[in-house]
Amino acid sequence: MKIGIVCYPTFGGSGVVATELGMALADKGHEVHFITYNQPVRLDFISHHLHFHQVLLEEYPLFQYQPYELALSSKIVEVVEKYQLDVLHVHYAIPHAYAAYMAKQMLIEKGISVKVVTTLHGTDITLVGSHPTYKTAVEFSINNSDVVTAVSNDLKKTTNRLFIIKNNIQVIYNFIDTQKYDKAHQQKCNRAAIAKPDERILTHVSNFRPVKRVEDVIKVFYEVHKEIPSKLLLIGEGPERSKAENLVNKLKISNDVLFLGNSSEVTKILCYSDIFLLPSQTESFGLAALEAMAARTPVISTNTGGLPEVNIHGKTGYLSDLGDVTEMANNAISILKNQETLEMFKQNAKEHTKRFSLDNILPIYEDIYKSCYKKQDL
Ligand code: GMT
Repeated sequence: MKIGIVCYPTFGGSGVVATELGMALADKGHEVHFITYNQPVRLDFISHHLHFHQVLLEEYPLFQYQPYELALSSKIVEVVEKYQLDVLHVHYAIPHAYAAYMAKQMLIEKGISVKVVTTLHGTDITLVGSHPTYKTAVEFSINNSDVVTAVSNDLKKTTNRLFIIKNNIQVIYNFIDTQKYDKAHQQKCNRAAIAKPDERILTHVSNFRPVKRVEDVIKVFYEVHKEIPSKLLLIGEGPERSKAENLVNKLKISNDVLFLGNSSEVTKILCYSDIFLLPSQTESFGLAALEAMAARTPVISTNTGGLPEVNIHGKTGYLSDLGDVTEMANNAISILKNQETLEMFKQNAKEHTKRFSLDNILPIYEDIYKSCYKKQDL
């Protein structure tokens, strides 16, 4: 099949899922066309079935804000027409589902029919999408998509609570290429470059937005560090970074906290992590937690949103109420202080990710595309 994928090309979870999905589809022989403003960060062009079409914006003095949706929908029309795409899969409702709807209408005028699959990822619903500024257009775009999917049961429930949705939202969990993590685990993990042999390594990966509560990450680490020799690795960039640095300095733990910035080597970094911290205000799914678990890292997280569907309390890690840094620290200590317990949690975390393997999830998306294709033929 010929599939168009519209996504954010950044390190954020929705872009990562879209890119990994596109690459996996190309590996299976589908022709995949990414349509976005930059080349997706995780995209590597090892397959000749992969194409990237950049959405370019024109500067004009009148525009305070450049009309990205207009440029995107024009580009979608161009690509669908030129490459005769069968289906468009848009990740993150804002503004992708809206742009896809507009493109679809323009294509109808040209006698071309294309189906639109929209995948809701979380903040497009919970934090941004339901805001009165966007709500009407987001609800309209969801209701006018041919298929709507959400990455967790919790996100489906939240979408139905916040919007009046006519379609049945299909839940398709995010996935992980387990083989990629197995390979990374087999390669030599250069742990000595980061920590001394008796030190534990705690890790956090995010876009450092307020929703991630990076200060809670540091507070949890501070408590753990008092009891157990340890290092904290912070991967990512974002608006809360300087606040986080200030707190690290204030708590006088800067020698043991490493800010590593954005990285495309997360798999390698996770290979020497002992605990992953994700104390988010909300997470529709928590792909970062799943990636950590695939790398045999137990997760200490909040119990918000879809996190309980990914992290199993007492098995793959622990879940706590939002802001309960003391409990999170105690849970981390209880895992870290005993090597056997740590090994058991590591094993459980790895085992649990099998149900989210790419091999299980990819056919579900393919079936959705096929069903769109059939609808089109009628
Ligand atoms: O977490 C973010 O701020 C990034 C955001 C995105 O859309 O890129 O992540 C959302 O989608 C991910 C992939 O489906 C989920 O794993 C994240 O939980 C979700 N983030 C939130 O709900 C806050």
